[in-house]
Amino acid sequence: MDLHKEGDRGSAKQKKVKIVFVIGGPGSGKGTQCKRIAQQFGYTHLSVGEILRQEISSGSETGSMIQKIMKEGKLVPSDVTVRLLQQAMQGINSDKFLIDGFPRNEENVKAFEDLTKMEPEFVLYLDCPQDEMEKRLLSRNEGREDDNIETIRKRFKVFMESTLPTIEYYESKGKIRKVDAGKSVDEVFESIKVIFSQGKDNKVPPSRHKCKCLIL
Ligand code: UP5
Ligand code: MG
Repeated sequence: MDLHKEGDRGSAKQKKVKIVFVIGGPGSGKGTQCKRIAQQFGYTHLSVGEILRQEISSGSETGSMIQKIMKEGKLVPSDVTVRLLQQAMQGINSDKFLIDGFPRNEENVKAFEDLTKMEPEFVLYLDCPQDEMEKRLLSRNEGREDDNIETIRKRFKVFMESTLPTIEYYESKGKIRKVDAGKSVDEVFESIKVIFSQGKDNKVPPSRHKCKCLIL
């Protein structure tokens, strides 16, 4: 799959590559729900946060730049994020991508559209109260460097200031599918299932209910 060619607009349709973005505040349950969606509806799950953390683990110079930004709860420059995301997508032969935690701001949207010439089919928005997200992150205990109260509050601020306008942008294009993510994992997934069951080519026969998650 070449997501880079000039004059390739519309290639998503020709090649039938479908993209769904999943956005929501820190701790809203993006990763948790994406795993389930990938399994049930046959999507390839790519977490952009995980892709960035893998770059940190690689020990590259870009990785150390990303690490500093993440520690501050800020956003990595779009050219870096979109390049890494595009590389990850190009390395996988899939026609359905679930992109978790992206885009975060309008610059991300533009960079993605400019580079890949693709647009999402729709954007799943996990809407969760901040106190609930804070509680979840503080009890996650996975050793993430940004899961301390100081960085968590900065991440919330960035979400409000940068990501909410992106949600409004997609809302204006009729692409937002919002669910109440403050409920239990099962209840949230029930609402999500309704959304993903609406597109007829989202339904996969039981034999194909195999998780294609790259990032777990
Ligand atoms: N949990 C989940 N659902 C629950 C439920 N319904 N009820 C009770 N508990 C629930 O869930 C968080 C915790 O809550 C888990 O313990 C889970 O069991 C529980 P999770 O599914 O992990 O939530 P998620 O929304 O994925 O939270 P995450 O912390 O991953 O979200 P962030 O958006 O903060 O993190 P991400 O990894 O996407 O990004 C990290 C950083 O990378 C950003 O801050 C930024 O610096 C950088 N970044 C960019 O710069 N650009 C990008 O495009 C992407 C990331
Ligand atoms: Mg996550």
